[in-house]
Amino acid sequence: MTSFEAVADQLDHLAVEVPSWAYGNSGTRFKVFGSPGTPRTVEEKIADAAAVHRFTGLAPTVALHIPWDLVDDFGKLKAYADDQGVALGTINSNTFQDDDYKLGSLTHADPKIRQKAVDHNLACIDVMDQTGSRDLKIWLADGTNYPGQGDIRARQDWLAEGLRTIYDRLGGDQRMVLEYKFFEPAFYHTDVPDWGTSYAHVSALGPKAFVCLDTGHHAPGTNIEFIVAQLLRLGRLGSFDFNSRFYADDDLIVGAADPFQLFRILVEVVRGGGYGEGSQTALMLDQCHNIEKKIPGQIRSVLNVQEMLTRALLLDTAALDAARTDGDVLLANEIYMDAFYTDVRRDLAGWREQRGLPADPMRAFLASGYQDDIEAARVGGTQAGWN
Ligand code: PSV
Ligand code: MN
Ligand code: MN
Repeated sequence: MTSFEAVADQLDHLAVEVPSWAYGNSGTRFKVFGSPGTPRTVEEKIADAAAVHRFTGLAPTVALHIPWDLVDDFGKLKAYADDQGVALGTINSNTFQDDDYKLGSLTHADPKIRQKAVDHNLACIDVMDQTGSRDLKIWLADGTNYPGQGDIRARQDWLAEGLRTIYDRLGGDQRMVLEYKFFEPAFYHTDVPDWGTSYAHVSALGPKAFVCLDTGHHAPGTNIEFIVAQLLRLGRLGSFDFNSRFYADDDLIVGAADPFQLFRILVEVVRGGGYGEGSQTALMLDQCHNIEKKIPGQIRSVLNVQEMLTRALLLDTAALDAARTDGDVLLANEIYMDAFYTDVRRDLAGWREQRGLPADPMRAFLASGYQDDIEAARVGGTQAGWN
């Protein structure tokens, strides 16, 4: 098997974008539990994200959700983030909370509502101009609950028109990523339910449009690593929203429910050029910490990605190729599983120390007093919204 030393330098490329909303209070449709120390402002969310980066070295950018994270001066927010040691990342356009969007946004039958949704996305690109963000991420809650409710064909045409207007406004270095989700909040049909629909739209738009794959947005049993392989092959895997799930869009800590699935996904990411210099694929988290503390939850998440990425890099691809060529089914599987079962935690602790990071970021954070300080200082945190 490949040695840890042989892959150590490749680990320097790992950057996991964290979502601002992971630091706010969240919950289910039944209850949002408030937690002490929850950020009251966007700046406090960024400060918490910066703490995750300080202790792990893995999370240099923070994604924002507009209007959840609306501020008067995004230039000032960018400067604040710089001071904290992080950068502002993906801008998520939210067209799912206004009453106007009850029956859809970019796919609404009323052209005025469609225009409103387009305008919101254009405003998000204005924000990107100020924050220096590269990616506009579009996820639509659009869909219908009852057969006959909407013209599912016309809605695709309206969607294509709206996306075209938004795409044409992107600056030279900016990109659009279109996220799919098979159900929820709509239960009969969803307008961007799967990677194929997202791919059809982004490939019609042009080279700056990509698919965003949220790991929680598939039917149970879906082979997500196959989708990863296919989208990388097509050059359209723009980003991941990482999280894990047992049942639906659970938004639990990535790698918590099924570490093996995360490994399989990352093997295909590495195999398909989705990791490392020149890669077009952004690795992001899209999670909520409903019952656990939020900063430790984010630390656990980025460490899980680092551990599974390391195991994926350890895969002996030369031996695997040979076994495949020989048609040796069991040997190929054994080589694959050897990489998965390798415990890399001790090696990663040494790797961190060599780079001036704490060997155990979780324990170092808990001992730092940061959590106590924010719990004492902040009262009345804001709700992040639901996923
Ligand atoms: C929708 O379920 C989603 O995954 C999208 O990425 C949203 O931006 C995010 O959750 C927050 O609601
Ligand atoms: Mn998502
Ligand atoms: Mn989701």
